Amino acid sequence: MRRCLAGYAGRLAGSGIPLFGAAVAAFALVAVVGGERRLAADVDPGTDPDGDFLSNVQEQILGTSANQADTDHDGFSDLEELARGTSPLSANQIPTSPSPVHVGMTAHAGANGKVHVLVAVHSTLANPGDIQLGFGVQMQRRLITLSNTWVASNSTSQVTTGAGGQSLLHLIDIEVDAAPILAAGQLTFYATAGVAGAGTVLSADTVRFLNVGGVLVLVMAPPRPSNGQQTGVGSLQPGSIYVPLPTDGSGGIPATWSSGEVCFQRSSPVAINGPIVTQEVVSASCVEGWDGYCPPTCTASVGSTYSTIDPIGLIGG
Ligand SMILES: [Ca+2]
Ligand SMILES: [Ca+2]
Repeated sequence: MRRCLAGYAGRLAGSGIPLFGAAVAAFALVAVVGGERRLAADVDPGTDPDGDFLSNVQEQILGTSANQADTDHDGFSDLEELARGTSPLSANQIPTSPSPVHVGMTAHAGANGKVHVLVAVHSTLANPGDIQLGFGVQMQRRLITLSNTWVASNSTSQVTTGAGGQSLLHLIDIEVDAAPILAAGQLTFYATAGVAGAGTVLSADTVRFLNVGGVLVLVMAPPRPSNGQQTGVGSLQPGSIYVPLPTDGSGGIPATWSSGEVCFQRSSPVAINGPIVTQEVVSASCVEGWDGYCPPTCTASVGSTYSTIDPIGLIGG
């Protein structure tokens, strides 16, 4: 099942940035199942009992079942729904787009100070080599392209078939160091997908990390039903969910953190420069009952600005 990225068409001319070189110290991985805090010895991030290519740690972040490849029983696996942009937690949402390629992203913490950025690709193209993928990061207001060569040398790739067996699902697992992301303060990874030779991006997605009070967090937005994390969100939507990721001991996950403890932040765009959107935080708070861990900069972030990528901008819309 595993294969490298060498077959992907459309090598980009971007730089292999040196950001993600050195390893950092080992750390105690913390994962959470149903609110119960477990240590690394209990949960192997590589374990995938339902065979959907999403590790148990990743499924916890997504809120999907670690033991059912199709959590919401709608005929589309959790991975396919990630790739095609529908909720793997709602049978009322099923993929319908006729686009020949779709890309979706997520992330989870790994071992030894690593973060895994996952890029899920769904394609109906008969030849996988016809898929054109692009990768990059955004820091501050800079977009830095990651070459396919760099991605291939820092990732593993798995391929399976999508619903109906007529389409392909790719999962590209890019491993990067958490330390430079923490040092950068915020960083967004993006991926784009299109048809080789067409020169048009048909699908794009981003995954965003923040350093919140020394804790690396994955920003998940917009909220969607999960394993209790978003229940009762109500008027707070749209917002961002901060999912703390365990990193190294220099700023690791708080001992009191448990699943569902989140900070919601609402922002408004104040400037747009191509796909880069500058946002101003207009409100931020921990939700009552979920505030056992509130990032110290959560409420203090009101009025601050940050820049991130609008996936629609990457497509050219
Ligand atoms: Ca799984
Ligand atoms: Ca499903």
